[in-house]
Amino acid sequence: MYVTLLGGFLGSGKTTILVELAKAAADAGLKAAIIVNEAGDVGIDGERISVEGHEVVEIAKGCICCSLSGTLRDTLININREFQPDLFLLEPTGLALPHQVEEIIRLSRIQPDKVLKVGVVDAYRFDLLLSKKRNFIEKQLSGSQIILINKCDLVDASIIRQAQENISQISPDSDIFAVSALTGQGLDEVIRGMLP
Ligand SMILES: Nc1nc2c(ncn2[C@@H]2O[C@H](COP(=O)(O)OP(=O)(O)OP(=O)(O)O)[C@@H](O)[C@H]2O)c(=O)[nH]1
Ligand SMILES: [Mg+2]
Repeated sequence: MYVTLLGGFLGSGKTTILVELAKAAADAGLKAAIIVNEAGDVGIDGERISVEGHEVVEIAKGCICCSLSGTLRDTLININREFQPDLFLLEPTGLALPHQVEEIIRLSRIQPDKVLKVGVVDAYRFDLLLSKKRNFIEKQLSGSQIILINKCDLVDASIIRQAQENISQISPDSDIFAVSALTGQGLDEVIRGMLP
């Protein structure tokens, strides 16, 4: 079983990407369990994804890494026992730090074969965000195996190149891809590589 952890700042497109991942998992005949926190303007269409054979759990308000960490741990344990998914798709709040969530996964002892940390960046806002919150963004992105520069439909190529340069400085070992979750540009190939 894999755990895919979608990290990234508020509004960067995590839920939109997660929904695409869930669809691809269903197409590949995989059982995915989706755990999101409820904040955010794109909701998870729980009905539809459950119909496709997935389990959707929304954790009510708050950061799953701090006040609700017990809940996340229990959720992981319970879903794993009752549902035995091939894949957990996890979206903590945009203010979460991936290593905190990883610690909760470790404490749950669900023992995944792989924890894939995916950082999501909003191409349109990245420069500004980096100038204002560099420390936080560095902590949030560094250590991600994959970083997606999302919303590439909104910016021109020079902005994307600049973001790529900045990100490879912040997290030199990450694979960086420019995508648009809205148009699907660049996303299919990346998603295929993320599934177990
Ligand atoms: N133009 C454009 N808009 C996008 C893209 N991906 C997501 N969005 C929009 O960006 C907004 C935020 O997307 P979400 O998927 O909710 O982002 P999130 O990271 O889950 O947000 P939070 O959960 O609030 O942190 C929504 O209005 C999406 O429709 C993209 O590739 N291009
Ligand atoms: Mg979201």
